[in-house]
Amino acid sequence: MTMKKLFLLAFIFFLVVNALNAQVFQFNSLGFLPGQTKVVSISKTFESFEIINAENNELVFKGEAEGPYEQADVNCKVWNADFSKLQQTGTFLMKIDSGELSPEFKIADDVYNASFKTSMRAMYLWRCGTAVSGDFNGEHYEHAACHLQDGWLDSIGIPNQQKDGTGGWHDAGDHGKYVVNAGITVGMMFMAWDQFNDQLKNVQLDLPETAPGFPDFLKELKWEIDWLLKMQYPDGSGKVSHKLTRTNFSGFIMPEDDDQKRYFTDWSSAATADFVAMMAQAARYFKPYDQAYAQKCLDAALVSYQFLSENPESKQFRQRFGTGGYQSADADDRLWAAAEMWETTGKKVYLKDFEAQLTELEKMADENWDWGNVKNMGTYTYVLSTKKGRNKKLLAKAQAAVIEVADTIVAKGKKDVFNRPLGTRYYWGCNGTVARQVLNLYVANQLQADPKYRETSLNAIGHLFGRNVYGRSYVTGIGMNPPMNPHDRRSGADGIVAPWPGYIVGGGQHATDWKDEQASFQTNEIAINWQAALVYALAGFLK
Ligand code: 9MR
Ligand code: ZN
Repeated sequence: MTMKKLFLLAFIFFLVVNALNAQVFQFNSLGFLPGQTKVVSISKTFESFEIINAENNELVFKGEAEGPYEQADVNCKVWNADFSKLQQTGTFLMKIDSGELSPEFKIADDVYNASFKTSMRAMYLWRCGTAVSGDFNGEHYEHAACHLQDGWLDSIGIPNQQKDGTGGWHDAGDHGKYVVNAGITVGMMFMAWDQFNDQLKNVQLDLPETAPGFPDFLKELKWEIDWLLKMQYPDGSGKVSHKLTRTNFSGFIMPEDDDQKRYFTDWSSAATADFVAMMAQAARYFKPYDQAYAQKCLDAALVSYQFLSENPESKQFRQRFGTGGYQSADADDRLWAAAEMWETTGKKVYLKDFEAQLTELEKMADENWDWGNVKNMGTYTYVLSTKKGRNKKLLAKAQAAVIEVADTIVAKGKKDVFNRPLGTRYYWGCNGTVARQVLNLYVANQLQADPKYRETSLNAIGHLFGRNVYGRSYVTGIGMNPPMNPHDRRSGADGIVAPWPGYIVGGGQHATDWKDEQASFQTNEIAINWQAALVYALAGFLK
C-alpha cells in the first residue's frame, strides 16, 4: 500500500470516529457564550470528564457525570457533563473517562456571528426574479434570474393578461410565493430589527445594492416588501392574492428552468390582514431610510385595512391549485394587523379595534405557533409598545398571559432530556417553532427580566445545532454533521454535493423520524417561516 493510500485510509478512519463521537456527544456545535450554562449530553455511561484546550492540550476543567436521564419519546438514556463554570474563551474538546473525545467546540462571545450571517444570507439566496450567487465552504452556488413571467391574472378574472409580480423570496424548497407564510416571516424579522437593531445595523450581508441607504438587514426585507406590494389586486379594492404559484409543484429543477405559467390567485382575508400588518411594520421601520416608500407602504396598508373593516367575514382561498395551502382562519391575522396599524400611526381607532379583538380571546398568547396563528405578534406588539392609551386591565391580562406562556416554555425545556423547550411535541416544521419560542422568551424577559428566559433561549438554539437525539445540526452547512439532502429544488438540481448553505430543515414529525433525505418533504424541507425564526433566535445573541 502506498503512503498516499495509507494516509487516505487513516483520514477516513478519523472521519468515521469523529462522526461516531458526534453521536456520543450531543451538544450545541456552534459553541457556547462564556457566561452561559454549558451542558453536553452523552449517550454513554461515564463517571468523570475533562475539558482540554485544543490549542495547547492543557487540561482546563474536570467534572463529574450527572444522570442518567431517560426519556421515552426519544428512547434514550443520557448523562450530562456540565461545565458552566468554565468561562475561559478558546477552542476545546471533552474527554470522558472511558476515553472518547468529543468534536472540538468553541467558547467565545461571537459564537453566533457567522451562523447568523449565513442564515440571513440564505434569505437573499431565496430571492426570485433575479440572479443570485454566493460562495460557501469552497463551493459556488448560483442561479440565473427566474420567474420573470410572474404572473398571470386569469385566476382573478382577467384572462390572458399579465401583471408584474416578480421578486420576493421563494417560499421553501418549492418556488411558490405565498402571502400568509410571508406574514409570519416578515413579521418576525421586523421584530428582530425592532429589538436587536443595535447589533443588526452593523451586520454586513454582502448584498447587491437593491435598497440604497438601507442597512443590509432591512435591505433584504425590502426585497420581499417590494413583491408584496404587487400582490394587492389591480382593481384598487385592497384584496390581496393568497399566493402566486403554478397550478402544481415542479420537479427538482433550477428556478430559472421552471417556465410554466404562474398565477396571482384569488384573495383570502388572512393574506389581506397579514399584508396590512407587514405594510404597517414596513412603513414604521423603513421611514428613516426612505420616507416616500414608507408612505407608499402605509397607503397600501390603509386600503386593505379599510377593505377588511367593511368585510368582516373570514374568506378562505378556494381554487384548484396543487401547491401549498396555507389556509387559516383570519382572527389572529386581523388582530395582528390592528396592532401594527396602531403602533405605526398611534391612532386610537386601531387601538380600539385591537383591544376589542383581544378581549374576545380565550388565550392571548400561545406557546406553540407558526404561520397558522400569528396572534402572538399582535399581543407582543401591544405589550411592548411605549405608546399611551392602552386599557390598563387588558394590558395587565395580556402581560400575565405572555409571562405564563414563557414560563410554560421554560418548564418544558427543563423537563426535556435535551432541554428542548417545545418538550415532546413534534409536527411538520417543529424545528421552526423551537427557534420561534425565543421570541416568546424575549418578550417575557422584557416584561419581567429573569435569566431563565435567556438560558432557555440558548437551549433552543443548542437543540437545533446538535443537542438532540441525532447529535446533528439541523442547519445546512453549519455545525456538526449537518443535513446534506434537504428538500430544496436548487440543492437537488445544481449538481453540487453540499446543499445551499444556512437553511434550517423542518425536523421530524415524531421524536425520531427525521430523515435527511430529499424526498422527505415532511421532515427535511426548508421554508422561510422557519428560517426567519432561526434568524430571529440568532440575532438576539450577536456580538
Ligand atoms: O409549513 C406547512 C405545514 O404547516 C403544513 O402542514 C404543510 C401541509 O400543508 O405545508 C407546509 O408548508 C409548505 C407549503 O404548503 C408549500 N411550500 C413548502 C412549505 C413547507 O413544507
Ligand atoms: Zn423565482
